[in-house]
Amino acid sequence: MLQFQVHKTEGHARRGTLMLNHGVVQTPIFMPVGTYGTVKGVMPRSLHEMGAQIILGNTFHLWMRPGLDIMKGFGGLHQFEQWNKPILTDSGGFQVWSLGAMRKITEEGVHFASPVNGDKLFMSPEVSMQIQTILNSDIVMQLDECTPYETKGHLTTEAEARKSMEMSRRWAVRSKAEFERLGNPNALFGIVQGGMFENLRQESLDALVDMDFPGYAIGGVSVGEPKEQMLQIMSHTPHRLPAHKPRYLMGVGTPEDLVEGVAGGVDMFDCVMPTRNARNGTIFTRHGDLKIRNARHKADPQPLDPSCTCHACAGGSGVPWNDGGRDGFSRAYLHHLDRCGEMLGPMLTTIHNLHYYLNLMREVREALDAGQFSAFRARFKAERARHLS
Ligand code: PRF
Ligand code: ZN
Repeated sequence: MLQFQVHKTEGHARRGTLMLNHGVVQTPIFMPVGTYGTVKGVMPRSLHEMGAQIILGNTFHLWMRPGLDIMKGFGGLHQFEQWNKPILTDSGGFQVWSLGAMRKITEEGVHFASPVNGDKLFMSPEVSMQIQTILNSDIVMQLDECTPYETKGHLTTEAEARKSMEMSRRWAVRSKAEFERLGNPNALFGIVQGGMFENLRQESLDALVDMDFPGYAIGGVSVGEPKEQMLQIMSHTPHRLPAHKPRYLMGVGTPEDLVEGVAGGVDMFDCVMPTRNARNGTIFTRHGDLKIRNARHKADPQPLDPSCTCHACAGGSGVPWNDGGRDGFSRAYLHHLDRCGEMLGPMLTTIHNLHYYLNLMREVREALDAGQFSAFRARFKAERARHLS
């Protein structure tokens, strides 16, 4: 079950509310990625406190480990990972596809060797729906094939992209039929493919819209294409999807990409960037990005971003165990934790980066509520380009 209301629009950008079986999501929204049933290094309590409304899980990874018997025993992913708010699961197509030489894609589905123990496995639209039904995620994704930017060393041709898109379209039909046969009580999204070709994207979109999914995703973006190509897709595809249904841009992107996606009419985003970059020591701030590993932070007493209210930047002020102490953790301390390989380092930088992404989307929603999104967008770009330190 899913209901979606659009409250306000500005150009193609929309401010909406998405009602799912495990709760309500205010859009536009960023969804933290929890591939193995955990947003790496962050407790559900912290996710909730930083304003996460919905998180991702991964069909493929959870199928490999812990496997379906364990998941059935817990009645699904919510109970297992102790997050009783909405969850979206990706179908596994993109992840199986990423195995490269380890897999063979046919019309029927994907044959591959388990990266865990080498067992021969088979993923099909039907299998993906069966797994996602056991996971009981609020939003289920169809099995698709993510069309690559390059095929065998050359840019993917229109004929290759068409073949791939048409298979994803047939897999959409099979995904929907199996989802309905299983009586899954959640919401299934179709995924628009078509590579870098506007006409193919339009054909894919038209076919999926005819199938009447409760929501739609845009896949096959952020696959190595130049930034202009992604912006091009953002300018023509999202707003052509049904206005009264949620739109999800898969696996994107930088803070700038999110704001441009919203401007193009996207409601939902996910990306490993804030969490993965945090673990590599790349920090997002409203004044551009910084690398905590850089020696210039060695003795810096400032927090990551003095204007940030996250637990890393402001968590140390006015608390009983640090009464009268400084406000938040310094760059010097985070630099030190990184140098020593201490696990608190990536935990704090992950909290900061996720807080930054979630807060950015909160600001986007507030700007849309106030009819000020276009001014916000211009100010945001200017601020990010103005590096302070
Ligand atoms: N399909 C699926 N998941 C995805 C993608 C896709 O095309 C992408 C592309 N950026 C990320 N995750 N199913
Ligand atoms: Zn912070």
